[in-house]
Amino acid sequence: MAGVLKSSTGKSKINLSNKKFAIIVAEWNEEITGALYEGAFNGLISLGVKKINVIKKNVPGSFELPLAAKWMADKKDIDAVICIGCVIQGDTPHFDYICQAVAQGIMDVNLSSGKPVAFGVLTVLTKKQALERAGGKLGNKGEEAAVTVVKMLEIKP
Ligand code: RBF
Repeated sequence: MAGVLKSSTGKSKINLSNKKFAIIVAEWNEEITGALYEGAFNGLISLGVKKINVIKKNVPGSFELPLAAKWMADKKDIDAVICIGCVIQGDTPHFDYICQAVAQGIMDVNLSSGKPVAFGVLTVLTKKQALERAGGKLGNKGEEAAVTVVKMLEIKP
């Protein structure tokens, strides 16, 4: 797992048992996003988050992630949001528009909500590259997104 986040016990430095998380999962390329979701969910649990405190919401595609992230971040009881998606380059410029919009949209929700919103979105040229990052030889970027939001909660004033 990336990031030097865990204490020696393997749990977070803060008490996560009362923290609530939303994981938003895009249905496009669902073989990949399903694996990223598993990584994110299991990552949160291994850090000390309670299963009952993790909400999952599906959206059609990655383009829909920022709005759903805003809806979740606007909820008082949600502490952090993880966005999961996979955009694979096709034959048209759609890839660039979607990636740009999603990255900017998720950043906007971070800043407007003041809550951590992770960019767990693969932007890859091939399905092979996606598989390598969704539990393959390059790890699981969903799990890294879980580590990221917890790390941000740890430093939140
Ligand atoms: N959504 C993804 O999450 N990953 C993709 O690779 C992806 N490719 C798309 C390619 C085209 C040509 C179009 C029209 C949409 C694609 N979408 C993809 C869906 C997009 O995120 C969104 O759901 C739709 O554009 C509807 O707003």
